[in-house]
Amino acid sequence: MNLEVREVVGHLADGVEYTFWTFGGTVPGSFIRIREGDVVEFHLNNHPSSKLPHNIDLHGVTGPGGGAASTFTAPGHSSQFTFQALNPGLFVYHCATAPVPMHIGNGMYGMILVEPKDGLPKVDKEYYVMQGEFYTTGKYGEEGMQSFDMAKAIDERPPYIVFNGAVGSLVGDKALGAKVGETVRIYFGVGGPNMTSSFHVIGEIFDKVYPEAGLSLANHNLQTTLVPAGGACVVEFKVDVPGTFVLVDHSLTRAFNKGALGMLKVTGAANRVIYSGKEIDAIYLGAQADAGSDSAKREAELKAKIAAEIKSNPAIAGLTKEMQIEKGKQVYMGLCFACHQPDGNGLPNIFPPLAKSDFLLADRDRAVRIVLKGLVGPLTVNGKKFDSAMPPQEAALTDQQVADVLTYIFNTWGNSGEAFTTDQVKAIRNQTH
Ligand code: HEC
Ligand SMILES: [Cu+2]
Repeated sequence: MNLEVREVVGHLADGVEYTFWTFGGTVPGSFIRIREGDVVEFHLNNHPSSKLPHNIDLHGVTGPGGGAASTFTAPGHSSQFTFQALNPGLFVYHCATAPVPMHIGNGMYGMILVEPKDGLPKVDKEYYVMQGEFYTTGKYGEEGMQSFDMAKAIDERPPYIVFNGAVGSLVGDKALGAKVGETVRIYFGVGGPNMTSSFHVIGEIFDKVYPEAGLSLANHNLQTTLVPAGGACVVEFKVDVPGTFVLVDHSLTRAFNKGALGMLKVTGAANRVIYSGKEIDAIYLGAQADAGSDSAKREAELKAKIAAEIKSNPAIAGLTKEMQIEKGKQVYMGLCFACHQPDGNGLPNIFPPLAKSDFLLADRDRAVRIVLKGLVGPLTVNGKKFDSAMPPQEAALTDQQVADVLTYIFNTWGNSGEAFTTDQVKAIRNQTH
């Protein structure tokens, strides 16, 4: 077995860069698959471009440090040791170089599957998913290059909790897939370094779970399975109906506010006996995420266009606004749509409309204040009375995100208005009342 350690710059989220430390160039690291009883000659190669030494602790190895002591490897060096796989199971591996939580927190984890002597039962689709947290200096969504924040790690307050190393790594055209009637097996692990996972697939029931990934004992018909940090599980289920099934950590702010959300898209014929009616999940999540990822694509196109424009023509104001609208749409589809609805029409008597709202369009500063500080008490929008509460968003959103989402709602559903600036938002954020 040859495994190469590489320190690589990649995307943690849209517009957010991070220097990942990896086993094999990806987070999680390369999936290693062997059989019980195999004797493995293991080579850990640390790429010459690395800045630090690294090693590997494989939980499937019987021996001091799971191999860590034998594999401490400086940049541009290679270490070798040999082990025999005594126990079947799905095991996490990770770097164990000090400070260990930092090496894991930068992405140094993966899994090794030791199949039982006779192998695992056959399934149609197998997938590899790992959850891990990222302790960035910036808030969730703050753009630019981010680095590891040790204080946040010690306090266990990660801005990001994600599947497979990035927000959106398993959505849109990167979603997992299966056809109606197929059996799906997910090898699910938690790299951590700290958080456990309440792993759940919305709209599915796990026919079989190998709890904590011991492959000799299966549990049946489970909804959510708890996976420890540095641990794993294997889940299996048959997909019976088409649709989008959403993978989450059921500690749900992690899924909706920190990134621990993926998708399994199942195609094929509907079975109206098993499931009939409108697909609520697809509407409240799937369609929004698709809209979000479409809009991310459009944003990339616009960025390229702007770069081209800057070269030939300084008049780029129009494009900048268009880009703010696309970014704002992503904020809206992540945060506001649940109440104000994707079409901006709100819900009668509960959530006021933003589409053609006379109240919204009358006062731009007031709109900024409402998004930042929330709104409580009676108001009238387009002749209809509302008396409810909107939660303040100032802790969740940067000035740029507030400016973008307002630019979006002021230029969608028949509304029109100028772009909002971060200066405008900053001034109102700093007001005490
Ligand atoms: C949890 C539900 C909820 C969320 C999420 C939410 N709002 Fe609201 N919003 C409300 C409610 C309820 C009101 C009316 C409050 C009242 O009755 O005093 C409101 C009022 C408003 C208003 C003024 C009324 C109007 O129709 O013009 C604006 C503007 C607004 N929200 C924008 C946003 C934006 C932008 C977001 C996302 C960043 C957002 N809201 C997220 C529930 C929500
Ligand atoms: Cu390391």
